[in-house]
Amino acid sequence: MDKIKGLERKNSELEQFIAAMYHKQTILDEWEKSEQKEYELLHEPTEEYPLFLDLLIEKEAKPIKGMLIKAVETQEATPQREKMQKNEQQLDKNKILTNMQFLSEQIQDIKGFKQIAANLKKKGDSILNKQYTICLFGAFSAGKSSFANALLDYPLLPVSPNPTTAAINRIVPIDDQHPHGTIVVLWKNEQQIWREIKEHLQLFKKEAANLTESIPVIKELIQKQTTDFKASIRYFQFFLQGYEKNKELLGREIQTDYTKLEQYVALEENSCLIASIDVYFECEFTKKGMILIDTPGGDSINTRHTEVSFEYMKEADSIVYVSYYNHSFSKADKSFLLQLGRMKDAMETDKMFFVINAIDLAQDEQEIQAVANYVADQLQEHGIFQPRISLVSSLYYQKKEFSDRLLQFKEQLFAFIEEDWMAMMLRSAKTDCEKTVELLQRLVQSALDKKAEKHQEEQRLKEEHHKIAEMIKGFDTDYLQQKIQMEIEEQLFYVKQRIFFRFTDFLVDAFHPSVLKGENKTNELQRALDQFLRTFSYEMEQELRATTLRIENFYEKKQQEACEILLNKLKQKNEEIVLQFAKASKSEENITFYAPFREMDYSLFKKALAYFKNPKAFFEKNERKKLADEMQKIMDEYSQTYLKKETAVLESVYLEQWNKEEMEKQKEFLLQAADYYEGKLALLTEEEQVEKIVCLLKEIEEGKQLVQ
Ligand SMILES: Nc1nc2c(ncn2[C@@H]2O[C@H](COP(=O)(O)OP(=O)(O)OP(=O)(O)O)[C@@H](O)[C@H]2O)c(=O)[nH]1
Ligand SMILES: [Mg+2]
Repeated sequence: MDKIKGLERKNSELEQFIAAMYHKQTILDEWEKSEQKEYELLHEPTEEYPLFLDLLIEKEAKPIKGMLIKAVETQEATPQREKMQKNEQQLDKNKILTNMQFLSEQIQDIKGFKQIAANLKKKGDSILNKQYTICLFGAFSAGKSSFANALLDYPLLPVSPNPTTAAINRIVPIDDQHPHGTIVVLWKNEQQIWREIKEHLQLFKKEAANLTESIPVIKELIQKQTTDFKASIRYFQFFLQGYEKNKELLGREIQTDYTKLEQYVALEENSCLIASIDVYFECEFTKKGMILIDTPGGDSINTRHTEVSFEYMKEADSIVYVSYYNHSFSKADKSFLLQLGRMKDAMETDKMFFVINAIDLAQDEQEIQAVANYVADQLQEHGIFQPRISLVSSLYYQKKEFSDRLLQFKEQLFAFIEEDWMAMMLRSAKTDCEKTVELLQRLVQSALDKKAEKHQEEQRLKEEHHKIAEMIKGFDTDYLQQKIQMEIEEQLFYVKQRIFFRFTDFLVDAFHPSVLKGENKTNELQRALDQFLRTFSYEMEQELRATTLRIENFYEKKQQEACEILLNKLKQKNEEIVLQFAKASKSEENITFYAPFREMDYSLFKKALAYFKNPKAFFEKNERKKLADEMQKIMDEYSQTYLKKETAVLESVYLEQWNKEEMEKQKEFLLQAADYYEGKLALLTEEEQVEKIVCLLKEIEEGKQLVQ
């Protein structure tokens, strides 16, 4: 009898506690409105909350009151508002992470919470270990490496008036295996080098079966001393010098120290064979978990290079575009901006920063402003509105007149990275914690409610679990897949539209009076046609790359939609159920594009090229227009076929990924549902489960107090 009485008392205590928990939030809000009201509420219980207050005064009032006083103090202390906000955020981060860790550790042993605990832990870890990437882009010799050195406040990267950086340099935070000053050099493998060589050879209309067989072809080209494609000849010369010397190292990773950095970065016979260099360097940047990436100057010949740049543009948390004061917005700059403009809408945030470097070359402040306005206009023309533009001198950044500008840039960048990204992640982490606590509260409440009809409830839960599992298994997403398919088709249709919209520009640039002089008709026409086909291929590839970003976004949205539809369906069966899904894992492989137009057969253009008889008739008598019309017909047909093939490739990639993720998600959801019902049943049958949760809920309150 005593035991039963004891249990009943315990039960009634638990019920009171739960009721109190429910009302606490309302009271918290009330308290925040006025300290006076808080005082009254605590000392003169109103009719509205008698039970709550009794209980609260006994057990809860102290910690909550303490918490509220703290909150009020923080709100009132306004004088150094900005500084405070930053500190608050820091505090918030620690608080949220501690809460998250506490919660995930506590619930992992509670039946039904295994998956949720794992998710919380994963999210917490990703916030804690987040590394931000800041990627520097810019034309050759714009001063990217100099700017990186200025940011690091240390002359780490080699700098020179000649093209210098040939590999990607990443300045990364140190770790256990890599103390300060370590560098890790990743050499390109034979296949990567062969791909590059092949592209350069193509410019000279040369072919070879493989890398070894290309060497005599290259030697012959160098000997010919042709004046065409000087950059490629230079590349070949360095390749020959470096290849023999470094053959053994290709495809490997070597570790050394940063005093050797120059010989890998700036010595072109080495650097042309190196894919990337990681420099482990402890400084203000890396201590904040930031990775600074210095890229080689723009180069549109090398497909691999444009692909790598695209991946960095896409993935970096922030992109800094450096242009040189004296020639801001050269052709290379414009090509980058064009690609950026294509990607802009599909990027989640405006993560671009523009830097005009070498303002020490300006005559006066007025001139600096004129350049800044010019750059802003150029950006606007490419669809980039309200850009963040900084004017700096990387060479003289320590001088008084320039040091503030660099500081301002740094502050702006840090604020963007730390506040925007972190704030978003913290908000989402906080919501996850709150939802988990809510679920714990609801579970306890419903367990107490249903205690009387325990057996029926057990049966009902088992049946409901079965139905929910069937719903998850039977969930059909065919129509969403069809939508993705349609989106891919539509996007690739637009690619063609956009390319052909600029068709005349490509043609006019290539079939230009400076090329077609009428001195050697066949040669000149061939050069013009080559140039046209190269541009056409390159622009098509760039368009397609940008398009994958749009398709990826669409895909993500549909994934989200699929989850929401399923969850809503399940909610019709059970309001309470919460299934979490991690963001879809990205497919491992990057989709690559290689447009085949560079290799089109010349005989196809015989009729078109025949319109060129002499420069006068061609440029003055509208014969160029006839050539253009004829070329357009051919290119239209070939583009159609090429894009059809690419559409099929993209469809198969994305649909395959969809199916894979569908299966993973289904498995995950079934596990979570099983977990949930196991927990629900345990709450019915195992008294200590209820107690465990109630204790935890109390501790959470106290935990909050501790963290505050
Ligand atoms: N006057 C002046 N010259 C600068 C400034 N920044 C860089 N330079 C010079 O510009 C040249 C190129 O600088 P780098 O930093 O090597 O340029 P980069 O963009 O890294 O070049 P690549 O790696 O070859 O693409 C060097 O001779 C620098 O000394 C600057 O702020 N003022
Ligand atoms: Mg450089």
